[in-house]
Amino acid sequence: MSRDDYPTDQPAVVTCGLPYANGDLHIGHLRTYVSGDALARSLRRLGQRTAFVSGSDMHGTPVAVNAEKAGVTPEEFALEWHEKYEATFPEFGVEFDNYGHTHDETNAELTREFVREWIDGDHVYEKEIQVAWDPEVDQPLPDRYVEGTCPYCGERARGDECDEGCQRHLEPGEIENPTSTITGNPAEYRSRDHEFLRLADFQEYLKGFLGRLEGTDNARNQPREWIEGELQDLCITRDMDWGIEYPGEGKEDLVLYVWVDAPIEYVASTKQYSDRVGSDEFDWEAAWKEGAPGPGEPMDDPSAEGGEILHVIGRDIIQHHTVFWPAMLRGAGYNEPRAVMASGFVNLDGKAFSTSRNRAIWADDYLDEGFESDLLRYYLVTTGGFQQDIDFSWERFQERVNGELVGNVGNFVYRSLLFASRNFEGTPEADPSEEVLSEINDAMEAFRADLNEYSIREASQAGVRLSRFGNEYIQRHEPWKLVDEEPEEAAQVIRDCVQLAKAAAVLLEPVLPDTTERLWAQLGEEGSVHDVDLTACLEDPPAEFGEPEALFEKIEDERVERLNERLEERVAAASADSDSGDETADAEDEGGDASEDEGTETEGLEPVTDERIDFEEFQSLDVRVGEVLAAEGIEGADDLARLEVDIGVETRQIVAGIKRLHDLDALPGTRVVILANLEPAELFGVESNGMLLAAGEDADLLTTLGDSEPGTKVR
Ligand code: B3M
Ligand code: ZN
Repeated sequence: MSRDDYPTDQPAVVTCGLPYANGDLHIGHLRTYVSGDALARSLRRLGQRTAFVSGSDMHGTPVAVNAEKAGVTPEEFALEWHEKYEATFPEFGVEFDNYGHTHDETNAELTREFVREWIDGDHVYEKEIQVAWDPEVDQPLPDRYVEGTCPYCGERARGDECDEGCQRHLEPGEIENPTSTITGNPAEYRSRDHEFLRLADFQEYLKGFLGRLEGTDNARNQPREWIEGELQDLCITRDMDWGIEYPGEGKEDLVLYVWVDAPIEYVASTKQYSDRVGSDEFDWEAAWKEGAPGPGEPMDDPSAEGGEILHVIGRDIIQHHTVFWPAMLRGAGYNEPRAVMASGFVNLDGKAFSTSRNRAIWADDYLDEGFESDLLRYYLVTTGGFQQDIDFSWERFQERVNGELVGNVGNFVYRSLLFASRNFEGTPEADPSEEVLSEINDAMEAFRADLNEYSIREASQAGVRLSRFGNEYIQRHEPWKLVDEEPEEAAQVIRDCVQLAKAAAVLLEPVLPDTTERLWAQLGEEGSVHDVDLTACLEDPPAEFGEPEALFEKIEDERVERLNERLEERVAAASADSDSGDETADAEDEGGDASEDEGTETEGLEPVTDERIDFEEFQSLDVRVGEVLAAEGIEGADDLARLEVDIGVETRQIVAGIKRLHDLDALPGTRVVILANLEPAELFGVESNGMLLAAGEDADLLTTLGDSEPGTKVR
């Protein structure tokens, strides 16, 4: 059964995957949120009643592990990040109708209701299983407390997900060669009773569901192989304190697995929105429940009468959204998703982000740089297909901004409105030409069709193409030549251009909300461009408006150079600080969670490595006492300092990431400890010949207790 094109009569809910409240957001995360926001805005443009919701994912080991490192309770830790995200999203124009979190009462209550429905429907059973256990600290090791080998693809994996390999979900006990992330010890197993959702009950249903599912091809096709053969049941409980308590009798020591309450937040967040605006404005039950067969009712008759549920997620969580989640909804009598859109990741200069190496473009850094958020939105939405991994570099960013936004859209709008205001004090009196009206109609049609194909990128190009047409049109008619001799013809051309500018504003609003709002004001429009629908493309622009201002600013080469240098320096400082043995870091975190270490705050103690070295290997390290002769910051670098160090036999130049951590002027005369036979390296254009030894994230400098002379060997 195929569903009606958008806009439909049903309410729509657009959701974005919930960020784990456990670390800074970077532009890889933002790609999903900006796309979700653009999708919601686009649907509204079509006249679809739409709620756009998400929330912070507060539970589970991704939060607990990082909170432990930071030495605070998971609740405190997660709430702090939640507040940070709540403030950050609007800075990028991502305007949720409701942004909740999974630890609030609405979600806790709804989650318990879901579980009770599954229990009542006989979809839950208890089973004794072997769970990983750390004998040294005598505690269970759920999910991210354990690492090992993926049984499906052989890659290194976390306890519940093969994040570096096949992206599959792993059930407790499945991971091979498990080691504890607390002590580094090989894990042992202990028997525990746990609760399971019997996914086999939903196998036939899921096959039908995948046949109906809309969205991106990866989300529709990848799960097919996962539901072939016998579906493995989902363990829905964990041995942890942090989470929503399992609602069954006598099970108070178990909490629900984070992937149970996380997607339910989509519903809870919609409910909070309805409660706030009233159900006349948006009825969460009409969206999520109406028309769905109840939990006990036959499964072979899924209804399409309910709302339009659209999930925008990262490609690493397809299985959760196309297998587990529809089964969870089905088992509790809720509507199924209509579409799942799974986006690719963002790479930096061809390589995955590495938050542990500080090799990422952080949301805060972007804003601190003073760039308009719309520029990044445009880049993230229009670079590459939605499913593809895309690359970010400051050069490409500059290229897209200068070429398409400054050179095309900005240029067309500015010259049109300037000409109109100077010569006609606004929109000239004339009707738009047939040619231009048909061009606008085509653009509106393309926007509608692309959106129905779930291509936000293509839809956003409708406005870009229109302004390209406008530039050609103005060039072709040269109104500046007509204005004295043929004023009526000039008026016609400019009338057309103003209409094109207005239509471009309406069509580009989903991807460029701030800029189009400014353009709207420049056109002398009342109200907000956010509140109009697609038909406004064809409505008359105001008769009067003043001189415009440029919508976009060109990005100069020097700025790009500076940004690159700063990035390079940050990466260098991060690797100068780290022990450089962190080979797996790059692949660790390309995906959708912000779970990386957070500077000093979350720096935990690493277990002592199992790999012993022999005495000879130790002797091969030439470690010496040195005396700092001079120390100065490297110009343009935030963290790096250049030191001259006397090591007895010679004076060495060494670069260290201590510029902000130490008073450099006070360093000369200080005894330090140097690794003297490290390969020289160039850091930020300066040769570093040796390594200054220091402890921890604060780079506490190693020194000598007595007066050992510079050059003395350390053994
Ligand atoms: N919190 C983040 C991730 O795995 C996870 C998403 C939940 S969506 C319901 O990307
Ligand atoms: Zn795998």
